[in-house]
Amino acid sequence: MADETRSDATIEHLAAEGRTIEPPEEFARRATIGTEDTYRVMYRRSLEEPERFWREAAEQELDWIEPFDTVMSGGFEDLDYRWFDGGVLNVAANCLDRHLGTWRRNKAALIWESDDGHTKTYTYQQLHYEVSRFANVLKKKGVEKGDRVAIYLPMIPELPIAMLACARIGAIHSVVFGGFSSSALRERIQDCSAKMLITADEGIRGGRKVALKVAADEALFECPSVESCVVVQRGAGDVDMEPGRDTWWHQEISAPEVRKPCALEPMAAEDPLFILYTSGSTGKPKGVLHTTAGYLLYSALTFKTVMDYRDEDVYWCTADIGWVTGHSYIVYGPLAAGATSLMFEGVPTYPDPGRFWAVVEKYRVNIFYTAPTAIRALMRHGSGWPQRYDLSSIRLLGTVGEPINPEVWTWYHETIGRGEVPIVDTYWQTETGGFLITPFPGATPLKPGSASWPFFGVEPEVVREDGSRADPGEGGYLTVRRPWPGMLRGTWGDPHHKRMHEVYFERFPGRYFTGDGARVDADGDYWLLGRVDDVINVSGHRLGTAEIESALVSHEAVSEAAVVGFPHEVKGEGIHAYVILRDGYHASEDLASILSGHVRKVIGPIAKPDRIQFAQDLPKTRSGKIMRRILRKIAAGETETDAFGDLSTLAEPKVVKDLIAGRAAL
Ligand code: 7RM
Repeated sequence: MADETRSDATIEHLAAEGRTIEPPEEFARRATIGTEDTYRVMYRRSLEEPERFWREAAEQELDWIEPFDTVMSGGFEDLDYRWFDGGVLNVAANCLDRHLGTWRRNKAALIWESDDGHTKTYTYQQLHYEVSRFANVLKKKGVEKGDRVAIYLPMIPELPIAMLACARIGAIHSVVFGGFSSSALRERIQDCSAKMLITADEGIRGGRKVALKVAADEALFECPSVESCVVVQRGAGDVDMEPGRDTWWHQEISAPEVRKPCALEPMAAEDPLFILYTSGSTGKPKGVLHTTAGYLLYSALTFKTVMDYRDEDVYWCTADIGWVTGHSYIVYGPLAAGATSLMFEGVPTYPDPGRFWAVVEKYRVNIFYTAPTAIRALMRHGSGWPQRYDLSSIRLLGTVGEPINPEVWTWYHETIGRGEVPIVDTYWQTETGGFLITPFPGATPLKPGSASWPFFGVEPEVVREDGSRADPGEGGYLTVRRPWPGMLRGTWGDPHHKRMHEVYFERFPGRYFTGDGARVDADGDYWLLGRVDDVINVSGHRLGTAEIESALVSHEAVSEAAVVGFPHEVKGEGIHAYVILRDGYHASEDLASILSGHVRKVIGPIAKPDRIQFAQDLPKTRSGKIMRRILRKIAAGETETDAFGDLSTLAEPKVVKDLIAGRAAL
């Protein structure tokens, strides 16, 4: 495979491969997918008779206004794959209204735990009321079916309420993570020409205020498409309000005329539901587009079967709704399944590193789903913190966002899972809508560090550079050979799928390429090996190195920049930036922190480089391509040029020695 830096992970994986942990008997007995055989039969059927499999699933899992005529059509040849054509439905109705005719009407749909430990609970009935009210506000503001609505909110209940309100009237939401800067927000609003912005005066995380409205104002200065801005008051409300544009959420929803029920917009199966921007290896973030029926079915079915949800469970996914994990597994999947979904405003270490476990104890959480980076951060504070709390309610654990190394998996299993609770290591992407490769907790013998098995209907194949299938045990590129209902339908602003084709389908014709490396072992279990493109994964957040480089180069002192990831104990990957200064600027610690601050301002705090290494030159091929492979090695601390692979194409061999010396001096 292209990148030799992953070999350490592979060695660790090989050691873990021999160890399997069987599903606990009691768990398997009650699970939907309770034996390996059940999985295999269902999986085989999902590939051999996909029409029948997905027809049954769609009829069973979703409420339709009009039934669909065709299950699936099109494919990877023309990229015009479609699911459930002819069908008419509404996502908000599936997440809310349909539960009102059942006992779940008074079940908690959403439990909110605030940063400082306050709580709010919404039953399905109450959530329905709030969504309906806000949907009326959207209409009153002139938002219509197909219009884009940008949402820039912290983790407060108004966030899922706004999303579902959009879904109710057929508007397309584009949630922008509250940790992004004003210019990142501006770029996203401009790309989809959003008609409206929903934001808050401020956010509060870990006791610290985040000035969202100030950032929004800065962004809106250059967003002529935005006609109105609704502002939730989370803090003291002490912000500028632009007359004619800005209004307060609480005032909008208290108008008498919005209290009447809001009619549902009947949506075609392939009508867009939302856009979510994600980083790729080149250029600006892409607006990944998901549509109505396929996405909802896939998020609901994966949630039910993999999270093994039972009606009495309290389920907690710690992600931020600004990322796809929050969309699919805090909001849409769980609510479609009638679950109780907990949402948390804060951070794992505030007021202390016991916070997660205090919340688990407080609500008797049964299913807990988080990211390896959070586990690693908490692991560092020792087992003492979890041991202070009663975690006996937990019956299932999950992880997502990046490969979890076997050692961290084992700590999670033993310390949080009492050495007996199954862990689902769910591999997926913004583009996939839901789990692609995952264990089924009642059926899969677990191997620490392996994401195990393909979900139903997913036909993965690990291939070599030339597209041929890799042998068992051989690392390669992870591709998928046919469409599944939850996958992206395109990217915003690319109606003829030109960019989509380039990004996902060109390298391996006829296949969707994930951008990840993987290996399948002799048992057929999948092991993810990390990105093989210029995307880095910082604390489970995807960042394109090109984006960070453009941010650096946009500073007057910088002439050229190259950014790579390096192994980081807590974040998974850290950001190492090589910077070449313009004439007249001199390397200094001050300048390094100014440049870091600049990246933070342009993209957001998550993109702030961990290290800035000033350099005279970068290793380039004779044709001028930066040899990132070498930069990654140097950032990782490698000093022996023998380990750098082929250096014969290097235009200026001396550069490497200088960079190694520069790295050592950091
Ligand atoms: C859900 C999400 C996607 C990228 C993906 C991988 C990495 C995610 C796992 C994982 C190994 C996992 N969406 N990734 N989950 N790698 N094991 N269980 O994270 O679009 O933001 O990122 O994240 O590299 O391509 S995402």
